[in-house]
Amino acid sequence: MYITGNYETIAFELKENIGYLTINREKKLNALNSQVLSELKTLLTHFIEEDKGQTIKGVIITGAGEKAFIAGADIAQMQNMSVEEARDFGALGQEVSLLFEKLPMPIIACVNGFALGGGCEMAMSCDFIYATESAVFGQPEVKLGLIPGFGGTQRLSKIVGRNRAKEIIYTGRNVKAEEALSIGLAIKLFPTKEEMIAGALKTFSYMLSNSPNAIKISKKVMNEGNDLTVTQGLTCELEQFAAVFSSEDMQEGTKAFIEKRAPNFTGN
Ligand code: DAK
Repeated sequence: MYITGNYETIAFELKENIGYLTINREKKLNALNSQVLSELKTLLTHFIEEDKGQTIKGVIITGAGEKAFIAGADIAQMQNMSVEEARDFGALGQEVSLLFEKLPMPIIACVNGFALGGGCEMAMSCDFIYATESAVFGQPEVKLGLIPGFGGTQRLSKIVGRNRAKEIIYTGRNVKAEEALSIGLAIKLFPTKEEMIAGALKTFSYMLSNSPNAIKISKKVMNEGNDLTVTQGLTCELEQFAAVFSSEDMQEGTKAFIEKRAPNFTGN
């Protein structure tokens, strides 16, 4: 049921084991209100707790239409929030951003048009970002008297370096696609949205021949390690490296190499 979806503000479709997740408020440039965030929470929780990567091997997230990926958190909704409501809203957005990181399958943010504020933050929670040549990133919250509230103060620094992140956040300026590429915020640019989706599918085609379990564990160790010192991260890596030896995929991958054949991974 979740595949066709009973959602109003997002859409999800599964084709050949790849999930296409679309933020679907085109008239409001896909701005994130509480309903979008709640629907995302429900869907992502399902991927983590029910699907567990068994049918959905990878996810592509885009914004509906050509103009925006996500133009930010919904300013109209935020305008009348009390401090308590703002805390709940921020907590929900942060929770959703963490769910992207916890997905057992890789997720590529395909950014078309504007990825501002909460939109840039959601994209940064994905495994990596592809963008169209006309994409525009930014954290313009200070122009509204706000600060980034869905992880931007933390994740942007980790991706582009703290001082560059400060310059982007303090000025609230637009970061065009070419610059986003040069600072590692986006990792590949495409002329059109269609070519970008095709590029993401090509990347998934390489990933899908590899062990889903090994990708899942790599993602977990890399995301968890991001919050740790290198020494703590190495401990985490060592534990998971050892645990992988009890997986079917490791047995199959190494056996296939010895037998000079392609592996047949199950993801277990
Ligand atoms: N929120 C609500 N509506 C938005 C929106 C947004 N972020 N962005 C665009 N829209 C709506 C417009 O109001 C307009 O609606 P109608 O007037 O047609 O009803 C429609 O989308 C089309 O937008 P425009 O007419 O403005 O389109 P343009 O091509 O002229 O301009 C634009 C495109 C992207 C340059 C412009 O729409 C714009 O500047 N949008 C706002 C961008 C922005 O400032 N984004 C950052 C939002 S702040 C926190 C939690 C979260 C956050 C902070 C704190 N805590 C709880 C602590 C996050 C904050 C943000 O993301």
